[in-house]
Amino acid sequence: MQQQGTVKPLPKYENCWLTRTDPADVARVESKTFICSEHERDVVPVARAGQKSALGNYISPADYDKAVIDRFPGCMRGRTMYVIPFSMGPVGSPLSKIGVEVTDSPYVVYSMRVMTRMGNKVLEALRKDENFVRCLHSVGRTNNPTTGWPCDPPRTIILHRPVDNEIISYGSGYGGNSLLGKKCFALRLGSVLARREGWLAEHMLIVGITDPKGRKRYIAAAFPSACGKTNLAMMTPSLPGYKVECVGDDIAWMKFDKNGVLRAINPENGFFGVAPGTSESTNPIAMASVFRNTVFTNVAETADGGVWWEGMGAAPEGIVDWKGKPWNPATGTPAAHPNSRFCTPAEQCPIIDDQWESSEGVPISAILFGGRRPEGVPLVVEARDWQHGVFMGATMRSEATAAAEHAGKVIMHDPFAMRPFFGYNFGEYLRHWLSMPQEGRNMPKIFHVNWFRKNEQGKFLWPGFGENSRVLDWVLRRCDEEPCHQETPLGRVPADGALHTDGLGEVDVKQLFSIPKDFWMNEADCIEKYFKDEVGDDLPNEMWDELKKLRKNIQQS
Ligand code: OXD
Ligand code: MN
Repeated sequence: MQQQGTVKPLPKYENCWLTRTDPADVARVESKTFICSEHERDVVPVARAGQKSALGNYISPADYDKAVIDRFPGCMRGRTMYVIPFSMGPVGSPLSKIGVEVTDSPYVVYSMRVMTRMGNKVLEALRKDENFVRCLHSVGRTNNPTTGWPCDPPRTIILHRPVDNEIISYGSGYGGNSLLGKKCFALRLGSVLARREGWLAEHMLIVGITDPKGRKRYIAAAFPSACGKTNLAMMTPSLPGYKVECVGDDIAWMKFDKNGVLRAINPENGFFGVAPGTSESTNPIAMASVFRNTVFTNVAETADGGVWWEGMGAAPEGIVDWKGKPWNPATGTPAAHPNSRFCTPAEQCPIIDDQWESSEGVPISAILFGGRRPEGVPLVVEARDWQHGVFMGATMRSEATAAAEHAGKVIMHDPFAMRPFFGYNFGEYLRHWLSMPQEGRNMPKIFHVNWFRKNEQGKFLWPGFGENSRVLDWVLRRCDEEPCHQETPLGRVPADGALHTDGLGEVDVKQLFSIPKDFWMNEADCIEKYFKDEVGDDLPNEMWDELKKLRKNIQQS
């Protein structure tokens, strides 16, 4: 790769490398990502039949075959083809699954080696279980051999055919478009497999939290891309006596065991984290993890052979930007691409949990949903019951991020943080979640959190990061059924004085938990419109019931 110009060494660190992609290949391409099935309704809710849906792009079997035939013959000519047997999850765990990715990108091979378990061990496991997900990837026939980053952006396409356990990706070499174990397998196909087999494949981090009494619990949390999942997964708690350990920062596969306990594994083997915003103050643990054995992509380079990105701290002189040009801060353009990444082995994380590779998975006590909501949404709300929690997941919204191709700071619906990752009809997905409570099962409590509320001056009301341990403390006390809550129209929030705020300094708790009536009437209208426009008759009635309850509660408040 070095000889081909794809990577260059970063001599400041131990075995670290820098890659610059083609500037047209920098993020997931949701508009070019499709799911194929016999019937459109398998993929897209009925309200969107024949139209573009925000909840999944459908492609017919004929168009799928045509897309492949139009692109693949001869597309790898002149390059080396690699075959990657890989396992999502610890090799041999009953919760793990195997895939084989064929690719013509050595960058993909390297990254898959970090992000998955790969190689002979997996081939051995495959001998015992012939089921595997077939993944085909090519960077495409490139007309631009001068860059070290071949790709074919105008013809990029990411295809999934769940009935055949098949993923085919053409034209992009970056991130979720090409490391097919991650979003394509672990989430899109994973969600289909999970529904078929009765488990959950979710866009969630997993953390272990030990409280001052020495009791350890695990929490899974779904936030949209670039909303701080990696920061929460590696949090340094500010509350004395608490310890946080990381199991995973992006994806959770969860299944109830025979004792009715929800068990989760992180199917990944590394962190493909967003670099900008990561610093000694926001995520010291990530900073302690990433400067060894890491490939950085699209970050800026420093004169002494190191890396820099926005939010890391003061910019040294002589920075070269992510496009390889000397950076002039006066121009206002970022030095690192907003979706620039580090790709680092998980085992390097100093707080990796000792159970992170446990084959039965870790027991989950609570599930958090959240997003970036600058207005109106309280710091934390506990769902009244599982169905209400499913409604919280279904109605999640968040400011758009740089992880995909959206522009601007619009508030987007992102149910379960899965909007770009559903492998099947969202209405059916909700039914699957609603079917989880069963005799003998110990249901985790569900919460909605929002670290991102701002005051009228545009300043964050909550300091976030390590201080989020105060919210986790309340969550765990609620898991113990401690009566430290009060009812509100939205669900349960901490009783007055129950959230530990001592030592926090000036924080306007009243405003953090306020529930503005006009805002919430409008929110209910937005949810109704979203449900009607995007889901229609496929929406389970339980969700309409919850919306009715929300409206009534707000009206009466
Ligand atoms: C990711 C994403 O890369 O969610 O994790 O986009
Ligand atoms: Mn993600």
